[in-house]
This record gives sequence, structure tokens and C-alpha cells, in this order.
Amino acid sequence: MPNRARFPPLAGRRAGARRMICVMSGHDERLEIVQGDITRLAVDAIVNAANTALLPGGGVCGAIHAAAGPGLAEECAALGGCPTGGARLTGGHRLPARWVVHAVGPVWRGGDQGEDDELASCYRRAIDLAFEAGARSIAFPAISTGIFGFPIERATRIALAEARAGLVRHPSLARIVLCCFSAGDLAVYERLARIPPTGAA
Ligand code: AR6
Repeated sequence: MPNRARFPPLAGRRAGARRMICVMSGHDERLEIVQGDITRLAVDAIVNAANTALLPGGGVCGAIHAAAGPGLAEECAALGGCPTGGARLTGGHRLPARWVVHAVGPVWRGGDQGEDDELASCYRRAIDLAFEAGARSIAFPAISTGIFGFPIERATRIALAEARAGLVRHPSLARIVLCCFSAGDLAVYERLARIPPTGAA
């Protein structure tokens, strides 16, 4: 089945996305995959790949804090941390996004320590938290696949399954964007997104 190109204004080139990948027909058209800098996406909520202390770190977390300004770290400090698999909501401060959802993915420990469930949980909680706050478009980075070392293919299957499940749970959600930083990650997301949902996870 051919891909169907869509270039909605929320995640287009001017919003920082370098490339828009379409989702195949037969898939939920509200699920989008892009390559770019998540801090530039004009969605209602962006998700941060956070740590349990909710402290500014490196990777996408560092980029989000740098773009949001010091008010984000101040708001995070007042939250008292977040367990692995959980999520917490703050404002977007100087970001285009109105909210940041700080989702704490697992540190990879070999794959048999509950990491899959923890990763799925933080996607699920992030979607539900953002939706309950009023967000109708949510963008995710590839949580846990950088500094935390989760293998990209295994994480991508979970990201796709949870994004699809979130869209089913919340029919009024307009869009979930999976934002890849590297071309290599984009290729993995693109390939796995072509597998029909029933065989994806
Ligand atoms: N936009 C989108 N994705 C990005 C960006 C960006 N601007 N920058 C990096 N990525 P990581 P983790 C991708 O390491 O593995 C922090 O210190 C990156 O290429 O940011 O969950 C936190 O505070 C990778 O694909 O998050 C935690 O302590 C993905 O984001 C810890 O790292 C996630 O990589 C979390 O580690």
C-alpha cells in the first residue's frame, strides 16, 4: 500500500521538522512521524525524556530546558520528582508548546527487568496526562533510546503501540507526533510503522 503524504501546518518545515513521514492508509491518520527538533514543534504538548529527579539533563531534556528558559527548571523543582514509568505536567514557558509532559523512561538493564512495561507506562501516562490537561496534539521524542540505552527497534514498537492505543482511548485527540532526531531513528520508525498494528507489538 502506498504512503499518503500529509503536510499539516503543526509539524511542517517552518515548525522545525526536517521531514514529514506519512502513515500508511489503514493506520490512524492522527499518528505522524517526523524528523526534527521537538522543541520547535507547534503542538499543544511536547514530551520530555526526563529523569526521576526532573532535573535538567542532557539530550532532549537539555534541549527542552534550554529552549524553555529557567522557569521550566523552577517549576520542575517544585514537583518533587517522578518515578520511572510515570509522567508529570508543567507549562511550556518559552516553548511554542503550551505544556511539557516530563515522562520518565527506564534505564536499559538488559531487557528482563521490566523495562518494556516501564517504557509503555510512561507513554501511556504522558498521553493521558496531556489529554486531561486539554492538549489535543502531543509530540514525543524516542524516550529512553539515548542516554538511557534502550534499543531503538524495541522502543519504537512500544512507542507505536502506545501512540495507537492512546488515539483509540481518546477519540478527540487530533494528533500524536513521534519526533525522531536522527535519520537512522527515522528509518526505524518508518519501517516499523508500515507493519499493520496487529503485528506491530
Ligand atoms: N528533539 C528531538 N529528539 C531529540 C532531541 C531534540 N532536540 N535531542 C535529542 N533527541 P535522550 P533518554 C533524541 O538521551 O535516553 C537526560 O539527561 C535523542 O537522539 O535525550 O530517555 C535526561 O535528563 C534520542 O533519540 O533521553 C535523563 O537523565 C531521544 O531524544 C536522560 O537523559 C532520547 O534521548 C534520559 O535519557
